Amino acid sequence: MTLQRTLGLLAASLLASLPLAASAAPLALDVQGMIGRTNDADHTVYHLSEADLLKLPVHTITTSTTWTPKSTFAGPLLGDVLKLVDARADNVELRTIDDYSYTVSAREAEHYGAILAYSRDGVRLTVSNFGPLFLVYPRDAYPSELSGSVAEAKFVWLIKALVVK
Ligand SMILES: Nc1nc2c(c(=O)[nH]1)N[C@H]1C(S)=C(S)[C@@H](COP(=O)(O)O)O[C@H]1N2
Ligand SMILES: [Mo]
Repeated sequence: MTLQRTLGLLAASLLASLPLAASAAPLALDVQGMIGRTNDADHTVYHLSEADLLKLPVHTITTSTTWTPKSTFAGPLLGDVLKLVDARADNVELRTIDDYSYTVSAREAEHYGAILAYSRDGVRLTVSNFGPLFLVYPRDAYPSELSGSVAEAKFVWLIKALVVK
């Protein structure tokens, strides 16, 4: 192999690895706890693949957040994911890749139409950019209710799993 070809291959493989590194966590979600529907061998978890998540009706929320300027987030309603798994309790613990965990009320999320956003302004969220899933509430529509440190804790990013309890 010529040196030129070797360098070319090396450059190609480096380039190919870049988008992978930027979105290393796949778009996927595990739901467990008090749910009536499961799809794993042990009947404990409902695993949603990227295809499952993209199949759900897409809802958008255009809002600024403490961390992002006004932009349009898109993804399924948290409520639709909970319906899919037949969730049987109101508390939903969100678990993240960075081991943050926060429990939100399904009823409250439904009230605000909170979404599990997988894109912002048409661009898929990556782990370095709030992805793979970011629970977004319409803050600009409810500025007094959805601002401040208590509300901010609900805007959970890097979500990998939900536990219904
Ligand atoms: N994945 C993830 N989401 C998160 C957090 C976190 O540590 N990890 N912190 C939460 C909390 S408690 C608050 S107040 C806000 C603000 O976090 P920040 O102070 O790191 O900006 O993000 C929320 N979402
Ligand atoms: Mo917080």
